[in-house]
Amino acid sequence: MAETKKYISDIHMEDYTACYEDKLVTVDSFVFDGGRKKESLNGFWHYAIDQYDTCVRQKWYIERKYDNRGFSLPVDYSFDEWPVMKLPACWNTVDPQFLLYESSMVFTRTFLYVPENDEKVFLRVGAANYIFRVFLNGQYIGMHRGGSTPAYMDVSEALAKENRIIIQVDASRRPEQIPPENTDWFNYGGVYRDIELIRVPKIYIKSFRTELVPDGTFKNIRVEIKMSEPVDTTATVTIPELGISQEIKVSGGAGNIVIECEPDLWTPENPVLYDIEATCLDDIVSDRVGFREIRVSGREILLNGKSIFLKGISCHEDSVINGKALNDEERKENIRIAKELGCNFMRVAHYPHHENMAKLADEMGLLLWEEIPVYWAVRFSREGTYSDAENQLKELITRDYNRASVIIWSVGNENADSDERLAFMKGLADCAHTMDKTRLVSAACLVDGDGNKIADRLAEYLDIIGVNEYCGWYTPDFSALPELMKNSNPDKPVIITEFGADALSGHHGTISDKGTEECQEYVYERQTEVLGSIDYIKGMTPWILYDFRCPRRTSSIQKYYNRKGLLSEDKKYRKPAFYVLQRFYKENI
Ligand code: GCB
Repeated sequence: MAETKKYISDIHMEDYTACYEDKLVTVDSFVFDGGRKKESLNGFWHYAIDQYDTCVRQKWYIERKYDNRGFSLPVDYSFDEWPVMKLPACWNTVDPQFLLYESSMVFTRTFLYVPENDEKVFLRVGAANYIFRVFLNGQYIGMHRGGSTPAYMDVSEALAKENRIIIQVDASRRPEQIPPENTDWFNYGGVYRDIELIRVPKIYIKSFRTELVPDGTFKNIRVEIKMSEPVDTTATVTIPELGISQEIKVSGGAGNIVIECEPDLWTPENPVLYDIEATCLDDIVSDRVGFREIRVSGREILLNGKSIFLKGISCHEDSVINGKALNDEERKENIRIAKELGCNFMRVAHYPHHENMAKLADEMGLLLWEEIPVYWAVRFSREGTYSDAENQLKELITRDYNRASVIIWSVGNENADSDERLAFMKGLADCAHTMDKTRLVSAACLVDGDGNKIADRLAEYLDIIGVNEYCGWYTPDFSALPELMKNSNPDKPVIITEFGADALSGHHGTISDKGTEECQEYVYERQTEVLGSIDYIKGMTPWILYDFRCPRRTSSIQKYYNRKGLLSEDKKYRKPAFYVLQRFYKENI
């Protein structure tokens, strides 16, 4: 219905969100932010639960307090009297009364800005789940879709010396979203990653990528720069430790160069990183990067030309205390535990984790599988759903392009085969291949239940086939596993992206008693015994490092946690299956 002039018109508007769509920000507004000075807007924000989206219906950001004749109007908010919450945070873990809240919250604060000459300023929100809208000093700035990737918004024109910012976050699960409404993890809400201002010159470096050219020589580094404007100029790139200082010709705003050199190659055992810097016009950016080559040959996965078995474990971004808003100590702990387990690889499931995960993996030496939440029953034939998924994929690839640790982009998990699904997932696989020629593309596929074999039409478009199989758990008869292996004859490497079993820490019984440590231990023994002897299995990421919150899991053993962790949810207790996998990784493979 058209908006009327009446003050109460908002209560009659059906499609009250439509007017915000024209400022949807996507990967196109990304700014390369490595090495840039950032001003944090983290800290205490006033907040209100806004279950009926009144903020966006009534356009609170306008702060209309008087009518045209100067009479004061009633308002439904009082920004500075609202309680405060320290952001970034998942509201669910901040206060027990918000644990199961899944709708909108409004956050606001004020801040000062001291302008510098000739600059542009971007607001970067590391992640907010799922839709968020930003308002600054009475103006609507933009919105973002997708709960795990960053958004960059140009706030240059709206900034003043004293500023009021409002962020409205809507964590509602919806069937058309990525992920859709039904997942096997907790739907944390909030602005749960950093909120920052980034100052850049008027013409700035928008994209800065570097990679080892995957030509098998291990000697060629490619550097690419894209500017925010179609300028013709020269950029300089330096890697002091390699004695490199080279000019790059930039024409029409873009330039790249291949530099011959001999970098020490990055591996999980020897995670060598180099400082790299680029300058162009008035702008300067930097990063700390590793150089490695990953490729597939037949049924082999080759890291720097050598065959590798990916000794992995899956991991959610979940913490009892902080929800998805993990801190770096928690991330480091996860990597440390994985390494103790004997891992060289981690599947960071099922959505993009914080960018520091890949930065820490670069530093600490762990290969990563990164994924977008194209999970279970996605509405594959809906156009808007595809563009949302593709944008999340592009945002993830753009964000982590320079991370040596990331070797695989996964375009989804366990999506039932259909023509619509095939078209959707093929589109994503093609997109990943087009954007990135230096990594492998995969997806966690289902076993073909009819023939009990690895056969998914999507496999044709993947470099590695990921397979989730739960022999000994959802498929109770273990003999299904050797049969599955025998029935399959893939023409590319396979990673078993999931197997596992629930076990409540300290709960005991026989190997047939589901939910006991003994049952889980037995599943790990049988699984590793079979999988370790199959030549086309080139890696595995059992499900999962530690127990994680999950609303679907209501049994007396689960208590709203998925108990397939090798560790308890607080990571203090290691279940016996941990040691089975550790032995397998350290002694048998
Ligand atoms: C799966 C899903 C994963 C679940 C797991 C389970 O296949 O990919 O998200 O958590 O099974 O525990 O059932």
